Amino acid sequence: MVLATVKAWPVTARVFRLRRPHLSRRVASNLKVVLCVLVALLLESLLHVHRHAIPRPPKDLDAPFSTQCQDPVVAAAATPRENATLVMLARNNELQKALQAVQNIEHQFNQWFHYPILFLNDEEWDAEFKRVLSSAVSGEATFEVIERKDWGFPSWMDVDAARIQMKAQEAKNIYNGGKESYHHMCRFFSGTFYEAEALKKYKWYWRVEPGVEYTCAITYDPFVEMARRGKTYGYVVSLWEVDETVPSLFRTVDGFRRAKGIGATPNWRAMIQPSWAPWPIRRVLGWFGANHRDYNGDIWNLCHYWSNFEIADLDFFRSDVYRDLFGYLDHSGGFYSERWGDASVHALAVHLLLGPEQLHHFADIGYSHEPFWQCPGNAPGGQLLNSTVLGDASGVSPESEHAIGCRCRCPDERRRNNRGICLNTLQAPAAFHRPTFAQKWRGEYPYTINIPSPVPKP
Ligand SMILES: Nc1nc2c(ncn2[C@@H]2O[C@H](COP(=O)(O)OP(=O)(O)OP(=O)(O)O)[C@@H](O)[C@H]2O)c(=O)[nH]1
Ligand SMILES: [Mg+2]
Repeated sequence: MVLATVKAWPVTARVFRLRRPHLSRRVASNLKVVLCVLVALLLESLLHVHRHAIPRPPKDLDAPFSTQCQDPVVAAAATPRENATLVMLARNNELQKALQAVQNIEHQFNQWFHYPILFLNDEEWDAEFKRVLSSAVSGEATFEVIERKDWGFPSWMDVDAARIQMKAQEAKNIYNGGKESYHHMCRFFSGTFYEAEALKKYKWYWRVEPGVEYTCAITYDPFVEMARRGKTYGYVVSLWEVDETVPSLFRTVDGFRRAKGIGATPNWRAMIQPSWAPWPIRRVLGWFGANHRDYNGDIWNLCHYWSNFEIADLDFFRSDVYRDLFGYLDHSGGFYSERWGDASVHALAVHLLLGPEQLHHFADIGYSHEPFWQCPGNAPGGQLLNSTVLGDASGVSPESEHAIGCRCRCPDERRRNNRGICLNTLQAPAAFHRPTFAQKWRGEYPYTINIPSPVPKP
């Protein structure tokens, strides 16, 4: 036995001597290939992320329309009114909240500018609602009932299947997912509100919701400024969408973008969080339509504008391309199979179809819709304290550094009570001044791109 082992040993050694260098060369060359592939994938990922960088414009493309109080009577007399209206969708049982919002906007703005207000409802208006609200407005008040074709399921939809899908959303506790009327409302604001007969004669609209509050005086005409500065869409608050309400919305909008051959402009890219996943994984994620991913496998950052405040050019919504986009989204069924909100639809649409210079952040407007608010604080030396038009300034917030508001009553010294990440992300294509890495790290985001100084943390 021992002899056999001794005899066998030189043979094994020979085999080893022969095989080892051969094996390790193969492993080494395989390793090299793997390493090369990994480096190539890493470089591709880096390049991919780099391609999504948002170029810095040579100057800020958006600025507050006003940075202190103006005499609103002088401002109103300086220019004719735009062809514009305030619009409030409401239910009869929201009388008190509607009244509060209308009285508030009259007090802060419309008492000097007298824009009409159009009240929309999916049901007949109560006489009491009409009587009370008519007496609260300084412009013309119109009460309209939305046509059946503009409120409800699209004609081609399998309503029973849609109802089952909404029940499933309710079971998953998706916010308003089980509320049929809420789905109708989101579909209406996403795509059919501009079809309302009573809106057809207007170019501009300002959306007002029952229960909202304007916390500063607005002493100039925002419609006039929008028109004068070539703006199309104005907003105040920007934040993250509730992700389970919109799993396939981004992919569907991206599908439309591709079908129409619309490029990935900086404004569109501001919606995207580029994926670091290596190319093959990215492709798979894109092909199989993972939640919030586009066809490239990149992710929507879920940022959008809160559409309960909106001042916009209705011609944008009436354009062929927007109508096509809405039709495309509608036919995909997501207003019912998921709970797509009009805020996200509008935000994705304006970032897809408009340039950064056409969007406007109303940084000078104080606005509150529970639970979030924005308040610009009172501009130092800019409160027109002796103005008889603006009246007594007692009870307003103290003036503060870098503040740009007029006679604001802010809940505290902050400029907003939501994080500024989405605001800054979506503003990036228009922003020459941007937060530094250190500022972002500390959670400090400039309140408005045209006032680059740091502001208190939200
Ligand atoms: N006429 C009518 N108006 C509705 C209906 N559902 C919602 N609205 C209106 O649509 C707007 C948005 O509805 P809200 O319930 O405030 O929805 P939201 O702002 O997304 O959510 P909240 O955080 O609950 O305020 C408001 O102006 C409501 O009055 C409805 O079934 N009929
Ligand atoms: Mg609301």
